[in-house]
Amino acid sequence: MDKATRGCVEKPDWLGMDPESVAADLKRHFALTLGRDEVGESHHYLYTALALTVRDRLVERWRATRDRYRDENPKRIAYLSLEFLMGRALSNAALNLDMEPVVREALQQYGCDLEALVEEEMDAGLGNGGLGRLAACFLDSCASLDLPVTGYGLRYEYGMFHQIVRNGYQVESPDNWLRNGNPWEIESPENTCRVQFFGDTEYYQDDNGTERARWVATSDVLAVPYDVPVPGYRNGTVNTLRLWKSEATDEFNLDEFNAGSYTDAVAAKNLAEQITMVLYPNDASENGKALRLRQQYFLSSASLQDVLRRWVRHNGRDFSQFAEKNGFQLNDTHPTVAVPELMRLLMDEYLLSWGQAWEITTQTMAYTNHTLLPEALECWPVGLFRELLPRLLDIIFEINARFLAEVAEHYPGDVDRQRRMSIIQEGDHPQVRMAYLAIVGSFSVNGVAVLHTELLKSGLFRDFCELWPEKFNNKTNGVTPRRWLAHCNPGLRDLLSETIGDDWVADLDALERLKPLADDAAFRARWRDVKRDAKVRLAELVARKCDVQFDPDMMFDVQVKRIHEYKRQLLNVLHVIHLYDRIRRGDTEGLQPRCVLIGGKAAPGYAMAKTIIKLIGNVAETVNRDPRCRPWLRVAFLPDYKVSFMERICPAADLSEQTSTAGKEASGTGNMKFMMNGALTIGTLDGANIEILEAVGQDNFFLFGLDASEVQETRKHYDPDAIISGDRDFERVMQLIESGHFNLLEPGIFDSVSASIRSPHDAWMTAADFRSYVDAQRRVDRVYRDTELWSCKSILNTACSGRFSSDRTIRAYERDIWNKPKE
Ligand code: 26W
Repeated sequence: MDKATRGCVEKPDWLGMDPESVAADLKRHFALTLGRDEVGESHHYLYTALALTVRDRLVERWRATRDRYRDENPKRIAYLSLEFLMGRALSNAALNLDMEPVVREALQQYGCDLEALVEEEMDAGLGNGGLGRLAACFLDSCASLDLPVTGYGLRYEYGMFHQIVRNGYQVESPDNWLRNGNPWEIESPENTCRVQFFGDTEYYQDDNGTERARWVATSDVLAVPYDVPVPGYRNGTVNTLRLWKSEATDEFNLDEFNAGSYTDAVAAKNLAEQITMVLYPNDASENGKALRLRQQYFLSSASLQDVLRRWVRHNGRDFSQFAEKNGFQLNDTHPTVAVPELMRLLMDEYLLSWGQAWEITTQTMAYTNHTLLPEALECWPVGLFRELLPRLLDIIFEINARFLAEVAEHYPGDVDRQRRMSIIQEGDHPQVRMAYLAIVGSFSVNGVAVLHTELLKSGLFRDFCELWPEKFNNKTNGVTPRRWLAHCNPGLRDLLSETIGDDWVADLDALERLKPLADDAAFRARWRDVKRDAKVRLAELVARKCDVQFDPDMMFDVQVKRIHEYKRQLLNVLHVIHLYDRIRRGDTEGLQPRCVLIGGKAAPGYAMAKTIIKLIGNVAETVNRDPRCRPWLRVAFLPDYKVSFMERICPAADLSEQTSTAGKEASGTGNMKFMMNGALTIGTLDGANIEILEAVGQDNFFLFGLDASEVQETRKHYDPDAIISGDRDFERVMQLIESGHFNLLEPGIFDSVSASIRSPHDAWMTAADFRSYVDAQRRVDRVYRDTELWSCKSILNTACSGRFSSDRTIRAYERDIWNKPKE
């Protein structure tokens, strides 16, 4: 059966997709599965009943997909990631199964609309930001393209913390997302694995007299899988996201118990269950905690065991075809311990030789890098490895010894190169460089945007690229058009489908057909109506969460992402202060009324990022209570930014802020979501911004700032004080900050901010781009003034966004990495 028909044909004995069948199942789940009589004030039970009704239909297709993959026996890919930022599942499943109209009809008798029920669902926030959300978009694309890709991750009891803003300061509160149950997971205890920790390596001779190693006297933890269905878009495919939960083994307590030490026994149980308790909320700096390494190994080992177990079930201990039928994609270095773990399993458990195991490992592992920031590069102390994973350290040392011999052979006598490239960084505190381990153990290494990959090749991984140029490749990120257009922007979805047909949902390049419509005045008017409706909906959210009134007739200028100095939310704040200063001086010539929205979480230990949040809040407060500003400028900081908020935000944005210091943002993916939904970008030549600019053209993008090489060059003679004193506008802005104008009775709170802007060592070079940014914002105002011109550019942004579909990205992974032709 071909792909197009499979999605439409229902098996005769499958659950009905008609309103009556759905309504009957909804009623049954409500009354019998959940035991409820009436719909109370809370919609929780009705939501759960609906989720179960939809899930039943997913499960049928899930089993059929499993059977089909078993029969077709294709090459399978395991996507290993410490993060999957899935967001909500119900609305996505309803869209992908084409159940939305039917569900609406079935709900009528309950006097409750689908939108209200959807809001009952907690976001699955098992990720920090870009990297985790990318993994979620990739799973959607893999299922939609019918590719046998399984996501492997951790079932954190607590996901990304909730951000509460108290007196302008971020306060973290735990995300107990499983509190009310999770209808989207199915526990699979029969697939439990055992993961070893601590202990020692023991060497022995097997029956054939071969030297072998085994890992003994370990403390073991159980890995119990919970499976989450991942539906493809209307193709009948349902893939799997398998999340591991850590549990104590049962025998742990026997010794201690008999020794009468009940409490020690229970403490051991706690230690095991800690592993998947909480997601680490750092998105760019490594914190070196032992528990984090335990999480990484726990995920890697359980997932590899799972894949190997299935292999052995079907093929016995013959691994000759294993590499042709399996691949592992490492989402950054976080699961890189999978490299030595696969070696260990193949050698110690399945008795392969080093050579056979290494061949398999290096033909199956592929590594994606997501950041150039040096503080984010993972290094684990050798001592920690030795204690926690002694057998793995042996293997890492052996990999390194053989690798360095190869380097020595290529570059005889170049000892400095050997030192530079060593997986083990020598010194007083020797460390394992995880990125180098990932490169050596993989056949493919990719960056996530063209510039990022070029910078990897010429900078961070230069020596490796020189040795193995063929390993390196680029895969520019993308986002799924299902969630980020069809689902989140129903107004635009309907307008698009009515005018260019609906095949764009599975083939985003079809948006090109919009181009001629940019010149159609009637279409532009409809385009504006759609945008305005979305702005009204966002204004409601902002009013509710921030108590700030956004006027949908003003420009919506939006920056939502993690708060980090390199992303330069500060530049945005400086511009807001500059506008405030102009308004107070009566200099409103050419100014366009704006609502500025900023949102994002700071890592709990990142003091400067937290101060920036406070500054945004205080500037917002000062601006919003000044009556002179009201017609021109309103500012809000949106607390607890998350996936479901972005679904409300990106359809409503007029202007997308992408202000990172050139060379620092690997790709960015929010930039793509905004573009798809018709926002214009004001951005630097960084990450995927460069490709967005190229796709949409200079006239439809507000470019500013130094490029990556100018940033490097300027560093040598960077003098922010001189820049500030040479720019009247900048001077006035700094004067307002430094005079305490925004302190609101807390003296000195922003001293660190002004000091960092003024520092010649400011790594992010905020001052260097101030003038260029403010000028670009003036160009924004000039274009926005011309409503028709703006609409035209907005339409062209959507029309040119086709290449930022994650379907395009996944096709490229499939072609160049997972199905890489053998030379
Ligand atoms: C070890 C702590 C840690 C945790 C997360 C270090 C680094 C990370 C990630 C690399 C942070 C991240 O999310 N990176 C983002 O990945 C996106 C998807 O490729 C890119 O679009 C963003 O530019 C990049 O910052």
